[in-house]
Amino acid sequence: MNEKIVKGISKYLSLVLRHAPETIQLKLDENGWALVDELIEKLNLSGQQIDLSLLKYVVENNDKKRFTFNEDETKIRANQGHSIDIELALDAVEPPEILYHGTVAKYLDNIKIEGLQKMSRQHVHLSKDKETAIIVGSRRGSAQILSINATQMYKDGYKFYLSENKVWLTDVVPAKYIVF
Ligand code: HQG
Repeated sequence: MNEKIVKGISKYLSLVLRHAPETIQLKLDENGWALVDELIEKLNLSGQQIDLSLLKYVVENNDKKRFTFNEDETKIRANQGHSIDIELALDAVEPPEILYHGTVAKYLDNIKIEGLQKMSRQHVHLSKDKETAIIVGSRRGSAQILSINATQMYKDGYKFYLSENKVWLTDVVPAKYIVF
């Protein structure tokens, strides 16, 4: 399988399943699911060449397991990272004591005041290991790693969710829980 093609399809899937389904006139339900048959049909109409076996290959081999099929494989959705307003309907769970967030220096002054905000996405994204946070932060430059007192937040009533692909999600991280 040509990895460049697979990566290109994965990026396009992120676009239509997280941010802009209307690009290919795709409908997502309120939980972010698309019908697999409709997705394949509309991807092909938009000029992508993809069939069910290639879609399955992309989902299975995606480096971050960004997409999931439902049980009978008639539906597919992105596990996290949406900017469109969908409800992942995950159960709230107790987080590890410390979670990490990777960002860059130019955002720190703001984060010290406002805490971590969702910005254009549906949640603040956190990870249980520093390595992942370094990768996330490095997308924008030299990564700055913030440690989040997640247990304290949880005790104070903040909700945490763990996506299918093990990204920790929450609505906001007030600055007092962040170690800079
Ligand atoms: C920053 C990728 C100023 C925040 C990654 C980040 C992740 C603030 C940026 C996933 C702020 C938002 C999400 C505040 C937060 N003032 N800046 N108050 N609060 N920020 O992309 O966490 O490859 O929406 O630090 O790997 O970088 O797409 O969030 O720098 O898992 O699957 O505002 O996206 O995954 O950026 O990344 P993003 P993120 P995928």
